Amino acid sequence: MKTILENFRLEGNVGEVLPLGSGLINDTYRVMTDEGPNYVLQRINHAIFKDVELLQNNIEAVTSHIRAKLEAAGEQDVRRKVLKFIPLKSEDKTWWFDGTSYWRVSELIEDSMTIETVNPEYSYYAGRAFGNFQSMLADIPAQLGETIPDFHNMELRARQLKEAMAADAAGRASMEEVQAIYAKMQEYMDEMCKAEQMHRDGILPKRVCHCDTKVSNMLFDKSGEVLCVIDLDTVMPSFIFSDYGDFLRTAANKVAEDCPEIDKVEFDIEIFKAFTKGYLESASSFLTPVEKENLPYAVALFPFMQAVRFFADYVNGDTYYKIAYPEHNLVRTRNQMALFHSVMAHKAEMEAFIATL
Ligand code: GN1
Ligand code: MG
Repeated sequence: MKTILENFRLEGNVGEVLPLGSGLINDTYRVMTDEGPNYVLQRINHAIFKDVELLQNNIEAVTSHIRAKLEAAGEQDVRRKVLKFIPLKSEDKTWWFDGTSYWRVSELIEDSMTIETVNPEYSYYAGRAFGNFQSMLADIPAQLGETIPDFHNMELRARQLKEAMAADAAGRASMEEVQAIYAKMQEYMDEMCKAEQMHRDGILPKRVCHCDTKVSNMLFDKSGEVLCVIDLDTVMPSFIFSDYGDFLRTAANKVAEDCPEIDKVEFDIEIFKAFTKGYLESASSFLTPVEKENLPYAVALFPFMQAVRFFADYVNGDTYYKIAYPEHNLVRTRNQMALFHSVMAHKAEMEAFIATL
């Protein structure tokens, strides 16, 4: 890794390089230096992100747009409020191809932490931060590409699952439980695909979104305030439901997304209320009535979509998500379906709360 790091314009001499974070896609390392700032080195999962140039162009457009906004607003701590990617020594681009893998380096944001669970206060800050993130990007001049085309398109995810079941690459499709889960999912499929229909009808726009707003993709400072949003690979045009719904999928589940004790999975309405309040405070300047009305749908959509994705990966023989044991994706599927049902049971309560804001 030190040889790889030599290609980047780093300050100071590289010392220790240690694994960092809990991502399911890329490999991430913390790079310590003697005099310069510390860094984060990442191997980009090229099997998933096929166009690394487009990906890094998106990220640079987004981070420089946000940096300019923060500077214009007189922000003092810009270095900790937006990621900064390091160019190569040989040219200005921010990624290195070593013949096999793609690598990139950003500055490590000091005195920050990621968390896996939030209390209502953190949830409120997070809501404000994601609303802010979206509103800062509302006027980005660059046309961003889709780093994974149709990433949060539920119709596509439904099709992929259907194809996985038909191909049955891992010999799992005929298992009794797999059949039962598949049948259950079909009951909700049309309802969950309604965003795509609203988009075709011209009543639901796409905006620049983060598209992977799980709790662990945010940096908090010691007092619980959000510093910035990380893991920007999936920043692309999508429905605002993506960021709103995916945060609650992780933050408002009383247990982790892969907790095998399904009876402990429960949608936490207090986390929902705090997040929604924060989000609407910073996002209401640009949200349309259709977007706002459908926030409860978004809360249900994301556990459902995630269940479909984990489940398709299980049926395919675990080719996408990192797993720690053979049933991991099935356990994740059960967990996300349980969360989905818990969310659905709170639909009226969510609607009533949003109406008060
Ligand atoms: C992946 O990269 P990571 O681990 O933050 C995935 C998300 C899923 C999430 C589930 C590019 O996110 O879409 O919601 O796992 N990212 C990609 O934990 O597929
Ligand atoms: Mg991540």
